[in-house]
Amino acid sequence: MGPYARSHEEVLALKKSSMTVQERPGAAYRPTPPPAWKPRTDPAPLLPDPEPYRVLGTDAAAGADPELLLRLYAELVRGRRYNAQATALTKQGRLAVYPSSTGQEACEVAAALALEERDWLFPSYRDTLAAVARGLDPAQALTLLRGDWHTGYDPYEHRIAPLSTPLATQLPHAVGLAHAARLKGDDVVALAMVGDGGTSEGDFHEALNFAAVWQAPVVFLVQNNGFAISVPLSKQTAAPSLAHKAVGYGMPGRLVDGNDVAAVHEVLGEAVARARRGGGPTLVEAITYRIDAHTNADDATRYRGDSEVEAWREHDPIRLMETELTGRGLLDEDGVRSAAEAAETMAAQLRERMNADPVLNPMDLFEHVYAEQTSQLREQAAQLRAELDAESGEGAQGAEGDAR
Ligand SMILES: Cc1ncc(C[n+]2csc(CCOP(=O)(O)OP(=O)(O)O)c2C)c(N)n1
Ligand SMILES: [Mg+2]
Repeated sequence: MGPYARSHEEVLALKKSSMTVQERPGAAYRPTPPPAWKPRTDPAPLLPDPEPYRVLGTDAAAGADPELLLRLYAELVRGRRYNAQATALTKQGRLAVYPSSTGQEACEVAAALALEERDWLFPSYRDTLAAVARGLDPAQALTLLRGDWHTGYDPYEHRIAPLSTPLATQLPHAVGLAHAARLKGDDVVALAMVGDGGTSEGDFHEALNFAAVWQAPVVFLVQNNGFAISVPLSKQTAAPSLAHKAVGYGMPGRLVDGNDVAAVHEVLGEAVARARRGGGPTLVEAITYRIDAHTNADDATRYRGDSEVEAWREHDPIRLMETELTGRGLLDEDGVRSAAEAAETMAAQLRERMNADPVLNPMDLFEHVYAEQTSQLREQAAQLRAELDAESGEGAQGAEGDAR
């Protein structure tokens, strides 16, 4: 036997000593109890109420400030007219596309008015109206939708991030801004808007998780308008509600009637105040409905029936407000007329401004993306250049060009 060899007895003895407690003959198995487990935070206060919160037509309306209600009403009427005008502009070829928020004006207006001037709004492509209600020039707000590469306004001046077309990407941006503001000691809250479809994006998850872990002063407003283009909510999620998703991240979820402007304003106002005093983020789900098609490029009759749309028209945000205000003697025919006239003046000015042809160079699309263009972008730019040259050549050659 060499120096490293062990006798059979030695090997058995070694094996016995390295046996686990279960294997050792005769030893009782006593598992060590794990440390006591309990939820890290009590989930109960985070859960949304099962009924969406309402103010208009309930006892809660008595406590609402009449001046605020009238202001919200005027903005709703102006917003509805803005949606109609912008949609008409798409038909006249003045706008490439317009995602209308008709039926959702209460969310748009309430989001804008729940913020202070120093706060930031992070809108999606459907939220032009929120930007306008926050004070952005109505024509400037449509710049991007005319096909310009630029968003049309200075985000820093208005504290409104560019209207985001990629779904949910505005959410981590909002969290980043809010977290940075907190680190700098700025008293700033960010309110980010997203659709029901956007809640299935990875960016939604990352934003909410980061916001809750870092207690960032941010408010997430999900406008659940029933659809993501043609995809109904039932195919979007199996969650009890979108507001319930908040609990998994460790923030409160609130459900609100998204067509009740006073309710949305109150709920968002509370969430903003909470974020400002260091209480962290809130997820608000506003139940509403997209009355128009997804955009002017969509035919909604292919995936939903008229009766559904008609049922939602009965629960119209402007009608709810008018019923409340007239019932309390705060609004009469003159008041209704003057709100409509103010909206008409805004629409006339918008039409006039949009009648001027914008001076756009499609090649600008490739500027300002990277400091140094990638090879793919250079290729695409060359392709577009060739197409534009061919088009202008065709124009000059007329019928001869077409004949070939
Ligand atoms: C990252 C990304 N994926 C897909 C799209 C295409 N898209 C544009 S709008 C839309 C539906 C979004 O629905 P929702 O979030 O409910 O917003 P809504 O249009 O109803 O306001 C989709 C899938 C996109 N813009 N961005
Ligand atoms: Mg939607």
